[in-house]
Amino acid sequence: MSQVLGKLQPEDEDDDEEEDELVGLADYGDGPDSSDADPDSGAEEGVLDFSDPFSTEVKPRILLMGLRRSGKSSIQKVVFHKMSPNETLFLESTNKICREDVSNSSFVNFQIWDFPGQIDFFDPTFDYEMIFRGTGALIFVIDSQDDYMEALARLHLTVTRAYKVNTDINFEVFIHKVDGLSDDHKIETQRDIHQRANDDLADAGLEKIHLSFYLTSIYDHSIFEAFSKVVQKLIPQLPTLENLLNIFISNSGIEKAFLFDVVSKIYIATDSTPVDMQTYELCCDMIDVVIDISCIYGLKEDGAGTPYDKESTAIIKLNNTTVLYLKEVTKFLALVCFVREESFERKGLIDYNFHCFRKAIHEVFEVRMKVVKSRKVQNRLQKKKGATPNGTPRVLL
Ligand SMILES: Nc1nc2c(ncn2[C@@H]2O[C@H](COP(=O)(O)OP(=O)(O)OP(=O)(O)O)[C@@H](O)[C@H]2O)c(=O)[nH]1
Ligand SMILES: [Mg+2]
Repeated sequence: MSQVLGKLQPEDEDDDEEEDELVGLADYGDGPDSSDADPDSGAEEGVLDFSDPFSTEVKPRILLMGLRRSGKSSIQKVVFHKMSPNETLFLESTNKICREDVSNSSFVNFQIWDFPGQIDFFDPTFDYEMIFRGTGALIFVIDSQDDYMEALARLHLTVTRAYKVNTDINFEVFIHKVDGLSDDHKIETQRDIHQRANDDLADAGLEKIHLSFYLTSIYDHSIFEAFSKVVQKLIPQLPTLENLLNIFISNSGIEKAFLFDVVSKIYIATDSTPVDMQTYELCCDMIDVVIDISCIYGLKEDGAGTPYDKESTAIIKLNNTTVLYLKEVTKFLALVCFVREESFERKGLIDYNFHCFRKAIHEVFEVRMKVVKSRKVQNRLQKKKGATPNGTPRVLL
């Protein structure tokens, strides 16, 4: 199945080391982004590049940090490489920073940096200032099945260092491997870690640093859900997307709608009704079914064609009077809706509203592309004049 899915993301399919750029400890002082500067990133249709247009060469980074064996590489492999959770048992310990671009093959466009467990902030070759400066989110992974006192001390050190360099970083704490804990134990562990981490910050006079906590495991969908939330925070268009989804569902009698990045199964937006895990899991399963069937039976003999295109759509009727409805929105995005059977009788209305919704989403991107392009021109002009842009304002559409 992963082989089949791999066709959707040729870059990632073999997990080969050529794709994951290894950055040696001594290497990353000289600006790793310069090597893969992509001045046109974000210009591709349907690809939302949520980097700051004043520094277009830098894709926003999501850092994966935490103690050894906490599960960082497993998370990256499961979410972005379709590795099955059991296979992560054979992953070797990471000994260099592994940098990977999540773009082209996917709607979301950023870099993930997987760190080795033991990073020494006092090592002069570790240019943490440069690393944290371009970081959008720092995910700190804590193994909940282990004694987490050392991890908490490391979390505190990491967060305070990073905050000094860049106050805009989102700090995300994954309380990981919760598959081994009972429900009560999960809640107790989360409460304890939350309390201790915030107390440490308060003691250091840094109450203003906000940490978000998630209970995660690679053995269920919690890791995808947590990653979705991390990525959503980096998408400046999120309120617009949410608004559009709200309007769409309320006018179509739909219970719940998700906008999915098809490749990673990260949902980049949903309407404002609460998300429940089962609903999310069903949507993920539906995407798998559609893509797998399409890969197996939809491609030409020589493998030509794409498993996901403008025509992609699917309807699955569940035995609890609910209908799952999937439709293509952009090259990388799918809308997955939960509709009651009686509401689905007005499919014509839903389809008409969907048509308007799709158009609106495309307009959001067009505006974004225009802004990015004009800023790039502006940026180039500024560079020519020898001036450098000051500040790093976020673009809100
Ligand atoms: N039970 C359980 N085990 C997990 C989970 N995630 C990862 N693991 C296991 O944890 C072990 C370590 O995983 P890695 O991903 O190599 O950990 P790492 O943080 O990258 O480790 P370093 O590269 O040494 O820093 C592996 O045996 C994984 O199978 C999880 O959600 N639940
Ligand atoms: Mg690792």
